[in-house]
Amino acid sequence: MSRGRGPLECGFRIADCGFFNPKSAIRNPQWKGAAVPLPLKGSVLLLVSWILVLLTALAATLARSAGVDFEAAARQEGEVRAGAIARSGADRMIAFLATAGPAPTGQPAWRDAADEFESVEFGAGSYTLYYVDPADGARRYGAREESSKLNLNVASQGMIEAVVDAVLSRARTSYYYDAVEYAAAIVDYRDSDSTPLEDGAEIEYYATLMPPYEPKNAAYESLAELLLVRGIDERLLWGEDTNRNGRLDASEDDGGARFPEDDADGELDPGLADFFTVYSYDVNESAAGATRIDLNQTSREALQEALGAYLSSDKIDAIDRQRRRGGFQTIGQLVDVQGLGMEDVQAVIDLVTTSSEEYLYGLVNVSAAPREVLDALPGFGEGTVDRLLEDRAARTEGLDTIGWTLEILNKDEFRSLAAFFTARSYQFEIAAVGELAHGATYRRVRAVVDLARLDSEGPRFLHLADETYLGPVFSSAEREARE
Ligand SMILES: [Ca+2]
Ligand SMILES: [Ca+2]
Ligand SMILES: [Ca+2]
Ligand SMILES: [Ca+2]
Repeated sequence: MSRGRGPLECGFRIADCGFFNPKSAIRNPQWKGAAVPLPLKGSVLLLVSWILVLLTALAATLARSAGVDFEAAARQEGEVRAGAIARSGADRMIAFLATAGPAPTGQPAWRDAADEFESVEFGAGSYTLYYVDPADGARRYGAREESSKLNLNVASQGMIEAVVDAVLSRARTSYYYDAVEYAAAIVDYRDSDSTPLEDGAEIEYYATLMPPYEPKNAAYESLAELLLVRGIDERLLWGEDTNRNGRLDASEDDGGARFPEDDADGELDPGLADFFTVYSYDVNESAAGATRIDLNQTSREALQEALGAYLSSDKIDAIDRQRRRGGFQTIGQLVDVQGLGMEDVQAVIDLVTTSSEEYLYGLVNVSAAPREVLDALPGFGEGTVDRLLEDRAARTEGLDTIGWTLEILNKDEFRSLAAFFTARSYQFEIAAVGELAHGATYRRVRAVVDLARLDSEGPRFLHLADETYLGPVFSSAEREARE
């Protein structure tokens, strides 16, 4: 068999088929004439190389995909941890609130305590509990009382209108409807009838929408339902804090340059959600947890037993006479009982009631409510709310009953307003963020928890939502400042 020099002379040896590389043969003389000559070895190597290349490519692809899977799994695990930290922060606040009780005598620690609730180290990260204080638009670290807001299901049309007006006047944005029209539509949406109030909206309006829908004609169960009411959009509902992180972010203060549209005035303009609630209710018992005495459904003996430690027999007689003469429309009428001084009314105001109900819905916590909510209540004289807020801020005790307001309000004001007042908070809004180190991985939750039935049912969640989709709570500048 001749050494092939071309394809046509190709024998069974691949070396004969023109793949022969004489240079290799010369460099490896010992392989000359071997059964499997060098050129074949070269070809096998080439093949192996290709296989190696392919395998390497395959391995790299697999590794990359495994890496992505690993990263995704790690990220998911991180988010689960961050979520657990956020929920733990909320639980920590619930325990704090349950211990503090519904009516602290001084300024409650749950409302603003950065050292307790900001960036609290927990497990693999930290949690922060926050809300925006409508008084100054600043972020506070703690939880907010639902009773500091106006209950949408209980408030009158006039009270709702006052709050909407306060929000609209600060927004400096033109809305199609005014406060009168919004308030009428809000009430029409909840009232059971289908007859529109003046400037209101019932089925005739909602039927013209695309797609059409019916007004609820029943109580609101969440604030988000307000978005279904004529003309109310997210801006009006949530205010300028679009990402609900409790502060005015750069994008929320640059006009239309970035979402959202804002008025670029350097102030965090609140929304309806800052002042309205659907969750507030009070337990009709004294701060000490005793059943209150119903001024209209009682006897001289029972009055003596309940109030004898605080009032003289003459004064209890006077209350009893008023009871038999026509009774009490509200506890505020105690100021009209002959012989009862301010300090007497202060001493017993928390021990009495004119309602046989176990729970009282929608009372406003006069020890906690912001100006906009107090202004919405009927009966304050000129300047009284200012004095009330000023006095309240300076108080270190006595805030656990509504009695302290007697030092600011005159008799007429107290008589009109006492029926709207409480000094308690049983339901709280808790916004929590759990973060792993550096804050790149985080989860946010918002809850409304009800502690009114703590003894029998424990804490109850009236609302619980994941708000992670709204983005981080802390800006990168804030994160750097904390490190
Ligand atoms: Ca209606
Ligand atoms: Ca914000
Ligand atoms: Ca903007
Ligand atoms: Ca603004």
